[in-house]
Amino acid sequence: MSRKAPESDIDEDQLRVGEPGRAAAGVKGVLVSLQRSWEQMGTSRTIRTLPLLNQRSGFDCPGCAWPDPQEADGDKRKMAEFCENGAKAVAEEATTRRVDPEFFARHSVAELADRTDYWLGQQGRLTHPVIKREGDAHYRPVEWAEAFRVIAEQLRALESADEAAFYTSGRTSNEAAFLYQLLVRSYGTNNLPDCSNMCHESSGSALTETIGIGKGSVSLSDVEHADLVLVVGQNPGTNHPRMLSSLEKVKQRGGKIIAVNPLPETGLMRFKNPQNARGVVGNGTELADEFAQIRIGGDLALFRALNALLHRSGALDREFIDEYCHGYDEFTASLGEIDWDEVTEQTGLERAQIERIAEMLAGSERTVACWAMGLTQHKHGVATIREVVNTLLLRGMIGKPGAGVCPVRGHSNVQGDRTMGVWEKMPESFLAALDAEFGISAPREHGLDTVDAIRAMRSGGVRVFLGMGGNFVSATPDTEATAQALQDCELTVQVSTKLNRSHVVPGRTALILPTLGRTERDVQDSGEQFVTVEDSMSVVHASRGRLAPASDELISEVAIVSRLGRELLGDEHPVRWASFERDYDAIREHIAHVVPGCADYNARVREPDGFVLPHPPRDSRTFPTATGKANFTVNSAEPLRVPEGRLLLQTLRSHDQYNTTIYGLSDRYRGIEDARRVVLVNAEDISALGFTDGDPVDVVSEWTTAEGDLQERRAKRFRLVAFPTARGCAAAYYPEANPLVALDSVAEKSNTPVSKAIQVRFEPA
Ligand SMILES: Nc1nc2c(c(=O)[nH]1)N[C@H]1C(S)=C(S)[C@@H](COP(=O)(O)OP(=O)(O)OC[C@H]3O[C@@H](n4cnc5c(=O)[nH]c(N)nc54)[C@H](O)[C@@H]3O)O[C@H]1N2
Ligand SMILES: Nc1nc2c(c(=O)[nH]1)N[C@H]1C(S)=C(S)[C@@H](COP(=O)(O)OP(=O)(O)OC[C@H]3O[C@@H](n4cnc5c(=O)[nH]c(N)nc54)[C@H](O)[C@@H]3O)O[C@H]1N2
Ligand code: SF4
Ligand SMILES: [Mo]
Repeated sequence: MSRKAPESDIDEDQLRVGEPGRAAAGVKGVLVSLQRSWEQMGTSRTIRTLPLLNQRSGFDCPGCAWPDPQEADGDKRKMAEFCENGAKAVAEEATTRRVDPEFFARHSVAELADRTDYWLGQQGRLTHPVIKREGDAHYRPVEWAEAFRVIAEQLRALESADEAAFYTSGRTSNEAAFLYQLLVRSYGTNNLPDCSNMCHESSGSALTETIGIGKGSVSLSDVEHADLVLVVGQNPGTNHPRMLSSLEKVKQRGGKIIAVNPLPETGLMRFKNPQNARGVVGNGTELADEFAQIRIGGDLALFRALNALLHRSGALDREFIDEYCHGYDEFTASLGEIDWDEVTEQTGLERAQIERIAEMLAGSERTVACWAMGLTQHKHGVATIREVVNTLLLRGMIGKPGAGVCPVRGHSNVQGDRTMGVWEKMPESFLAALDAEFGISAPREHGLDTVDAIRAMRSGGVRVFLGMGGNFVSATPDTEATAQALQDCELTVQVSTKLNRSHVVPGRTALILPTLGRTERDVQDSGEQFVTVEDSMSVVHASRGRLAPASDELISEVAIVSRLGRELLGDEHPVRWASFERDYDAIREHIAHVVPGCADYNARVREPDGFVLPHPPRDSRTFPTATGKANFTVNSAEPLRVPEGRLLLQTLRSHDQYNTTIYGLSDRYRGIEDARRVVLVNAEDISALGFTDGDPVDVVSEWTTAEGDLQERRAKRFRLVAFPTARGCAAAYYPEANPLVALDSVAEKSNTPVSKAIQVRFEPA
């Protein structure tokens, strides 16, 4: 295999395109995960580490938020309760490579800025806190105490606490997240943007309005006992691999699967389960019964048509609708006649297939709808998800076994961070409970989300940025503008485990604070600590790191927040900042008092499988909405049309990355090897546009501002790859394609960047 020199930014010359994979996982997946683990951490550490992944006595997988099997459901955990990509996530964190003070002495910030994301990430774990003061060319080591002093001084110097923004990524534990939002609110702002703003914000927004709570309503057992599962805008084979085991169970029980996606993703088509004989030697299990190859952004039109067909057929759960729902008459009146020309144009699907899917819905007794970024990261993402909810409401598919809504979360604790209060607009009830518990007065004015924080940094309204994990500059849209915004800050602070691009776009003063990862032992004065996390299905449980920390200098996220709190707010502050680090039970005691559903937290997280948070629609068909019922909604949107010669580009994940962390340069299931600057386009579109498969091109995005001006953004030198995506659509990898997303291109209501529908044209490179 021709591995490219990691320094080079242009990798498309190495590109090799093979056949896309026929089945996901299989023995190949096991081999890849072992190989990656050996590369990063050697044999003995691999043998010690992987068996602890997702076990009751071990650590929670730092990969995605897919839940673990529950003893209560009669499910035993397997010896190897993880997937290829979970193993890769662990290998990235448990690597034996190190970024130490000598590394920073060798490499200036300017030099590091020229490296690829892949190279940066591959350098290893950060070992010491480092600072870059104004005028310095290099980061250099700094004492922890001095680091906190610098941050506190800058924060105190601001005219208003609203001039600082405090970002969170979704790996932060519940304990650290709870303390962090407490610190930010004690300091005086609600500026708590998080990765969720770019992820499932549209789901939260749509679900809160329609069913009264922004979380999924199903358990793992519900998914596995459904007779029909919709997988819409999601690529589970790569991003939630163990979901394939659940989909396999659905098939084995005679259930059906419908996949809606512009790409024929390998993981949706066929699965070889390495844990049973058929997956090892046979052809595996066929998954999707219907593959609806939808045009990008066509989902709202599809679900409107499905709902009209369901309504017309009379296959409705009238009792459920009458007793639990609001707005049915208005909704059904809005459905009207189906304009099939319009529907087939917008969806790219055939009428017969849409009718078949409607019949499957009508015949199902237990339907689960799963979705991810293919629905949320669209201008009409919220409306589309509301329309999916309409489908389930028509059929009475919420609050009964084997049925419900399943937004499949990304980061392993992104849902927990929200539960703990990381949100720029937490409700009054939460803030009042916080005030009462700690004797503070949390600010009430809503804070800035991710896109608004970038806007505020650009206009000078925000001058200090702190990131609790994540890689802000590479994860957010409009990379060049965001980089400039960060560099204009007085101070940027990144709490991180690994080197990333956000470290090389420093503010005037910049700090990198290294921290313990999920896999590592966290020993405090009272002894060894554990933390807690919440998965995509509201199960809260403990996670215990077992490996020796990457360096003796590392302190936990909890310690970082507590020590900063003490430095910034002092020992006289009503919150006893010094009291948390010793024993995390003290934090959990407060969580029990403040966070709804967390009473008796310390005891319940010590149960082997943890506990499940309350979810009124799931538990008792209670809908805590404004109407007190589940709301039907009327949704419409102008179709996504692009001018002649343009395509709709989505940005997505390869099989060998975790968001902005690039594990490797290949995308096995899609047959792409050794290149990431590629754009996948339907062969017929390539020739219609006058190009040939393999041509090097610049990708130019076109965005019309509110004032009607046409803006262009350019990502240079990508290679065209003929790929069986829907006509009129294209796909490129995130984060390489992020410079193409206009900061102002956001979803209605949720303000989520539109990462999945960018109008582009190609120019010969
Ligand atoms: N290994 C690995 N696991 C991960 C991550 C990772 O980077 N690597 N990231 C984690 C995170 S934070 C998240 S949020 C999740 C993301 O999980 P996914 O949402 O599965 O991730 P994406 O790669 O963004 O894929 C989006 C899917 O939506 C499809 N799609 C795009 N546009 C449309 C559309 O208009 N309609 C429909 N119906 N489909 C569309 C794409 O073809 C693709 O299959 O994964 C999590 N798990
Ligand atoms: N174009 C485009 N943009 C997107 C998306 C897309 O599909 N397309 N997806 C969006 C989505 S869904 C998401 S969730 C965001 C992700 O945005 P982020 O969450 O900001 O990005 P990550 O790449 O997950 O963050 C990786 C960094 O987190 C740090 N890290 C890892 N583990 C830990 C830990 O335990 N503690 C601490 N403190 N730091 C840690 C490491 O230093 C690593 O470099 O990106 C969004 N951006
Ligand atoms: S499915 Fe997600 S949580 Fe489970 S092992 Fe794989 S990456 Fe980890
Ligand atoms: Mo995400």
